[in-house]
Amino acid sequence: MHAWPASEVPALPGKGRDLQIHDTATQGTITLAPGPVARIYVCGITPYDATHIGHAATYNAFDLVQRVWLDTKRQVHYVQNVTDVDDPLLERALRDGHDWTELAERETALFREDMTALRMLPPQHYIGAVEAIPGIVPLVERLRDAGAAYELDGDVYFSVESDAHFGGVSNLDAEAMRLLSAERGGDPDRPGKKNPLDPMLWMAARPGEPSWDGGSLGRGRPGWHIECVAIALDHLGMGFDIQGGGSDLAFPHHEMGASHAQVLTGEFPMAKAYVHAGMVALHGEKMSKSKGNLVFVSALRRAGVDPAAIRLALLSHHYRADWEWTDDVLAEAVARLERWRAAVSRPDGIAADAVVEEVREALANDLDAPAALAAVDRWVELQNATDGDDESAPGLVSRTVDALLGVAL
Ligand code: 5CA
Ligand code: ZN
Repeated sequence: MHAWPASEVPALPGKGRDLQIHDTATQGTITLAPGPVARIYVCGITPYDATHIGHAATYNAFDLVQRVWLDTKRQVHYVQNVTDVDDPLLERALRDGHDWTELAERETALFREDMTALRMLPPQHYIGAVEAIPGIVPLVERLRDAGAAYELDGDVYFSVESDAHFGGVSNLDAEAMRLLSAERGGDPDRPGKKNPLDPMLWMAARPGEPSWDGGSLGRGRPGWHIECVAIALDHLGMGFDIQGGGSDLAFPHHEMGASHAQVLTGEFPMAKAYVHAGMVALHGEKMSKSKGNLVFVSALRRAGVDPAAIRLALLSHHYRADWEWTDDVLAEAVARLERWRAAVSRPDGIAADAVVEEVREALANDLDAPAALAAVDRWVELQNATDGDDESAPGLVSRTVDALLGVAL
């Protein structure tokens, strides 16, 4: 699948800083010291509805990760999937009388446009679940042949007990896992399972649903977690630096994916850091496609909101915080964008070398975007209130904001 066009990332003077980031698995902050090539896998959308602000906030966090790495002159190897076949997509297509492939294509195309408008850097490999099926089938066969998977009425389940490290990503107790499994695509109450938490690896073909040749597994379609494992292992291999997504992916998705990969390869862990963004709410509840309390990026753009203001609104919250989208959040971002643009449009001004360092330091410290905005705000205030004769300053600030925050002034 093709991704979207990359916006250029200006090089900044001086030296970038190594990223320290909170890891859900170890519940602490770790310094990632990837080699010359940093490797990141970010879970992509299930394309049955348009990109909302919650999605955009999560992708913003991982865009910042890349920008910090790029600033250290590392190359970034970035992989993202599209869950272009899964229950919610098929259910929505059926409900609305649409062809599921057309729905997936349309929403994926819109996602690309939204990501481009928000200046999110594209992955080098943007892979759909459907195109990954030929790579998924042999992994499921290997898990089954190794005794880590079993069949139930034609469906194939992964046995969580086959992984000694199971539970180590999300650190939840059994009851919490069971509740979340039922809420997030699992089927803990299905009779015949060895462990209620066991997730499906391969679902045997159902009447009226799409299915693919699964070799010795029979016709069917892949489970959700093995999709991301197959794509990540194929394009990044084990031990990549970050697997990312919103906090609702820690369990079961990232937990199960880690287990699949660890049993398959005998190596541990799949990702050095499991990084999770907080949930964005609207009217007091998590923004979600299933609840329908959504603010779409494309709807804001259609209403004439500058995508740079949307991006500033996302950046004004720490990525790990849960926060609420309101009209005020957007209005503040619009006002900030206006002040910043006025400040950099002058041909000279207040020296800005410290701003570059402050933004770098803020982001390297667990992606503290609000602190980065505050550093720029301080310069902008001075610049808008005082005369200065540093001719390089406005350009340096705009390049810093562009390179490290993805905002074009
Ligand atoms: N296709 C799977 C991942 S493999 C999936 O979860 N798709 S999704 O479309 O439901 O979500 C895409 C990303 O947006 C995930 O990382 C998810 O955690 C994140 N996300 C969804 N809702 C919100 C929200 N309200 N706030 C923040 N992030 C969210
Ligand atoms: Zn995923």
